[in-house]
Amino acid sequence: MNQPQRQTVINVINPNMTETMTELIAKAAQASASPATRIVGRTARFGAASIEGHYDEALATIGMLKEVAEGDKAGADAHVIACFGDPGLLAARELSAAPVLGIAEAAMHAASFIATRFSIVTTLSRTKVIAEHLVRNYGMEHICRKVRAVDVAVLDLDKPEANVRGVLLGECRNALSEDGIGAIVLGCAGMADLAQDLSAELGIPVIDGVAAAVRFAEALVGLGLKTSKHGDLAFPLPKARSSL
Ligand code: 5HY
Repeated sequence: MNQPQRQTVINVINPNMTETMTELIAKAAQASASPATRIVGRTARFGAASIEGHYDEALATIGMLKEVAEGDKAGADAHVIACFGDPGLLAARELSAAPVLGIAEAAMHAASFIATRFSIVTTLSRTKVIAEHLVRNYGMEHICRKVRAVDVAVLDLDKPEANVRGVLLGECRNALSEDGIGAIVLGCAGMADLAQDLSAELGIPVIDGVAAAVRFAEALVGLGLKTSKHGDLAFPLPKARSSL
């Protein structure tokens, strides 16, 4: 007789401190997850209301790591860092034995499986360099053609007057006509609810990193894979530290 499938618990962390954005992210994560997966959405309690630069990322990393620790205590099977800068990804992999995925890394790998070239469309022009650094660090320079921005602030994404769907469609169309790409990666967790609609409108795959990261996390858990504790991702060395 088939054993009842054990529920997989995925800790989806919004590293910024805006609860409404966590709700949007958690809804998108649950929509992507398989029925046997439970999504636990967590909001950073230290950091910044939104992450739009190097300073915000540095602050947010502390708040994010605290939510990784809380998720581990609650028995999470995997963690997703739901911010396109993947802030503190390797630190989180040191801290936890569970698989930890960043939405940028997950989205770029998903794009690499279905297209030979993709472009990224993110929020502010000043944060494009963060995505460009990730493209290089993840070895994606040969297939990521361009990082584009719509210059809408993260916390304006849900404001009707920002016309986010319209400006995103326009920039995605520019990418389609100029970049020679087969897919688009959305460069902000706050765009998670737009991917399917944009993909239907544009006729190409538009990838949301939240959905990709959740499915990849399920796959790793299903494979019985955990973050290696041999080498640089071993648990942090014991020493005096400020408490998370
Ligand atoms: C994010 N900032 O996904 C990033 C991405 C961005 O608060 N959540 C944020 O738009 O720079």
